[in-house]
Amino acid sequence: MNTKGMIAHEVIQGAPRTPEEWRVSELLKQYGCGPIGFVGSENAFYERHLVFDRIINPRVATARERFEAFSHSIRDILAQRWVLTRSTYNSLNPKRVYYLSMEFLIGRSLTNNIANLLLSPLVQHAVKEKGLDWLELIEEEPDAGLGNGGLGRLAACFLDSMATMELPAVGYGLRYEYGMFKQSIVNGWQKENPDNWIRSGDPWEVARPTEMVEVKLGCTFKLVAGSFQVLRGQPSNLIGIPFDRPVVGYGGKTINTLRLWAAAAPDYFNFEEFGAGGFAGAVEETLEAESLTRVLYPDDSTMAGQGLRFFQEYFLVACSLADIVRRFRRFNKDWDELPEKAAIQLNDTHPSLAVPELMRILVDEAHLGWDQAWDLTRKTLAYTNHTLLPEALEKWPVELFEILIPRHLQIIYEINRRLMDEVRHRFPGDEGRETRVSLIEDGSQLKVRMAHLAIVGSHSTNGVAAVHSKLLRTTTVRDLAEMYPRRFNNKTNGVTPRRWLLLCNPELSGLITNAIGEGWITDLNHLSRLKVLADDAGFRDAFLASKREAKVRFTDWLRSSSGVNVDPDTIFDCQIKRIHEYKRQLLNALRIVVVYNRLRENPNLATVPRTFFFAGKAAPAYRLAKLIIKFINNLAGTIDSDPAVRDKIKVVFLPEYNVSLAERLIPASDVSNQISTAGYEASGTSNMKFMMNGVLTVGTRDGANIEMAEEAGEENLFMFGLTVEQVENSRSWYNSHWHYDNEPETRAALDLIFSDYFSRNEPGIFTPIRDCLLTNGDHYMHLADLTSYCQAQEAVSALYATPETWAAKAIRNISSSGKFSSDRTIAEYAGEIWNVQSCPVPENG
Ligand code: 26Q
Repeated sequence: MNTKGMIAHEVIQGAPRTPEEWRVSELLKQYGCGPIGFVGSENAFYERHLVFDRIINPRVATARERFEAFSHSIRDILAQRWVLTRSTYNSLNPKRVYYLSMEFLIGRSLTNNIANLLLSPLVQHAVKEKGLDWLELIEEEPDAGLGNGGLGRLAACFLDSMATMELPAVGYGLRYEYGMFKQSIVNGWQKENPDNWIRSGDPWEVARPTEMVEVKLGCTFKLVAGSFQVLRGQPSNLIGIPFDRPVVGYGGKTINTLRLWAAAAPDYFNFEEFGAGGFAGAVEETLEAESLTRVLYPDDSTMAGQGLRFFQEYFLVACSLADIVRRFRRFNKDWDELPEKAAIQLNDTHPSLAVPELMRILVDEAHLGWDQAWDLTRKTLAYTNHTLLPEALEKWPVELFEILIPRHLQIIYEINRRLMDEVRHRFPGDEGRETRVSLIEDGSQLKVRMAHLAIVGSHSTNGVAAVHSKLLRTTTVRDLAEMYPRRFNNKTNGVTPRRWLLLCNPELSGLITNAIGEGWITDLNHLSRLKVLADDAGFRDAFLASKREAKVRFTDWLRSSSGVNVDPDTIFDCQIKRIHEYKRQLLNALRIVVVYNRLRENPNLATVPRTFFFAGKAAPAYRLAKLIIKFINNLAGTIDSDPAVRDKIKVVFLPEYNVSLAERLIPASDVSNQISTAGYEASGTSNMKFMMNGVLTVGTRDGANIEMAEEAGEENLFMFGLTVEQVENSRSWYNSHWHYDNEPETRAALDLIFSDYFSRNEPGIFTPIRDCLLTNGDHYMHLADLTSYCQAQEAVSALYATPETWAAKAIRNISSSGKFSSDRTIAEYAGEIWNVQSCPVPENG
């Protein structure tokens, strides 16, 4: 039976009258929707959700109600394609990709879904017809901040690419009620506020209680005075309830699913206790269970050694694998087919308990022998590493395993016993190697090395940029790479050009489409056709005009939303990312102090005016990162109140960095700062977003910057600073004091800071910065790179003075950014790791 269009025909009435309405209704037919209610009928698209779902008069609906109703009407349009995608996969039974991630930083969905469904003409029409305030409406959608930063946003870009490329994929994550905290700035300091993003409900999610799964634990959790207590040796059960979100591929043909798990008590109510009059007790148990997936850990750089995080990781793995295995069993008989039907990608080690969990299922539940189970497990799983920082590598105490998942610990010990046998066999007499390779770290406390577990228990380990993959192999896990060299590979990150160019930068994307057509949207290599236009004066001027428009749009938004005034005719110089010592926001701040000193000394110095934007969150427990925020804000305040310089330089710290802020700021930027100490930033992804938006990079030879320079040619970027090799080779003798003693500008900048010039009313607060840079050896080598950084930035100013040459470089960057589409990255994962093919959903189901 053809059910397409049925629902739409029932609820959407009114015939199109104008040619514009006809165009829109033709478009809707592609989604199986009948003619839309163009007349102001209460049954029409959008209004019906206000009247029938919310029982309110459309004329008095609040902005939030209008946002919800509009989102529901977009959901109506995609609903049947979503159903059809699922049923197509079920009937064709292709190999599926399962992307397991503790984070999906998806941001807003409404505008993204409209764009990917090609519904912009419909929406423009409806907005006009109904007299809606569109900007106000879309502002009502909270950012789904279910991630810390790069790793979570990468997962979201990958979902977009997989759906666009018609790959049968499911994302699995957790439905945190509180995502990344909201950041406000009080007296220059970061303040964290909880972000209960889901409180008013979310129009995109669909609860699927019938597909819940059971998770067995070796202990019981109790909430006592707001914190968790564990009752050891008392096994308990929990329920995972899936909440599905649509992932719309560009063109709307494939609608994949992001499935997020919420924890609940086994029976929604404990009826026994309820019957005995213990209402409070019955509800309490539910509350305890739900608390387990309540909050995202806001730390991306150190192992927050919290038991609850360990539990969350197990909960994600247990729910997702139960779901994957259930689906596999529904459509397949033979366990040996598992690797032909499922590719499970582990986004960092966070879901690496999948190794013992899959072994447990295959051995204990499917009753396979160890060797067969091990073979299937390794062939099914693959692991992506995102960091080389030793303090960020996950290691969990053996004791936590004993308490929560004792069976998994037995399995890990058995994997390790066999691994140690293999080491002894292949490297006889090399005892040091055994200790280095072991899954168990022996110290004051026994710990499981999660990266080793993931590498040993999977068939692929990849880094996220060429230099990172190489360092991973040759330093971080060298011994394992020597044992299993063929498992190691590189998959350079990418970002989705739909959100990060088409949607966020209408000025530039319109210009590009005019010049080379729409093909770039799904094949970013088309951008190379712009290369010749770098030499076309007309195109250069059009580029500069589009940049200026984007800057004005940002400036207007900033003024109206926060009262901050910035001048669009200054260089917009940005560093937006998590605050971390290795990312070196401090290096950026130091060069601003150098520039400030120059201007103080020579008020008539010819300078190109600049606005320095910073944005980013510090982990709540990371004291130095929070002090760096305070320093940037004090620097901003001092400059603002200094009449000698304030027309030439301005520092702005934008609070609450999130996906939506990045979407506003990146198109408006001129300069992108990617200045990590070489060897520390695995890849970076905002560097790529800036590049495709015609922003020039000032960067170190680190992460994906290296590949960006390869693509565009070094002469089109501003590369500076020590290389990975130089950082490594100078570690033993590096002395930051040398720079203080021998470089007058470095010394003057530091002296100014430590004289409390920027902290007159708070003397001494920046002492930890002095300790970091001078007393404690400047681990991230800020002072080593300061001079060459300043020189690179001087070259930027010189270039900006000749807009034509600037524009030519920017256009060459855009035209060379094709490699950094996540479509390319996903094509590589699909071909080289997953061995999956696309599974197109038929036009007429
Ligand atoms: C681990 C244990 C306990 C609590 C938290 C964590 C945790 C959470 C998040 C550890 C790390 C993260 C996030 C890491 C991250 O975002 N890494 C970035 O990944 C990007 C995508 O590959 C890269 O581009 C960046 O270079 C990398 O820093």
